[in-house]
Amino acid sequence: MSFTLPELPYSHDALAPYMSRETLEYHHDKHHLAYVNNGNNLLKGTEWEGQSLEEIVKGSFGKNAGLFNNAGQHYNHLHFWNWMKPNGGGAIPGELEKKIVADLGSVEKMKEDFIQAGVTQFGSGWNWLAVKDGKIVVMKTANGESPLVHGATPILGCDVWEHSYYIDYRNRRPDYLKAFVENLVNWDYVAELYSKAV
Ligand code: MN3
Repeated sequence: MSFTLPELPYSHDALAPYMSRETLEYHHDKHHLAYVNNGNNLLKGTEWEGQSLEEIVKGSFGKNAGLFNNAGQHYNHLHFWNWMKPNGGGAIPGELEKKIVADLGSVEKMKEDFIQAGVTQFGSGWNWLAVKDGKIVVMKTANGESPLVHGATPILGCDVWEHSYYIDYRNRRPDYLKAFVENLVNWDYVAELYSKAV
């Protein structure tokens, strides 16, 4: 397979004021496109040509840094656009909410820990909710890594590379993370990934 840039599932204006048109024009139209184009070039002639994206990400980790970085970021961003929606945040579907309470204490604690993971990710990376050994856990990873290459299945991730928030929030990463959790998360998509992960 080769990588292709998906359309955003909403207009570039749809997430304002929490994520602006300008941010999405740079982040989706330029940054994600670069991962797609570089990934396609670096995939050519490798042993992973013809495999699924998840297989490419897992297979190239630790073996082919250039391909991994771009394929990993393509995988992360494919989901990232769907992890957000206009008027997001709000109620978490019942079964997922129960599991969050059971594994992480409460919805409030989950949000706190998720935000804290993003705040404390040093440099570029992502913070996550993932399913590991049947439990929902909070994780953080550097650069293009994800829970996929650490034995877990991601169900929610927030991009804390500066290109994701610097136009709208400058250096205020905690404010960006809070807005992501309270106003942008598409919990229906998180629940869909959760149901496939267990
Ligand atoms: Mn990004």
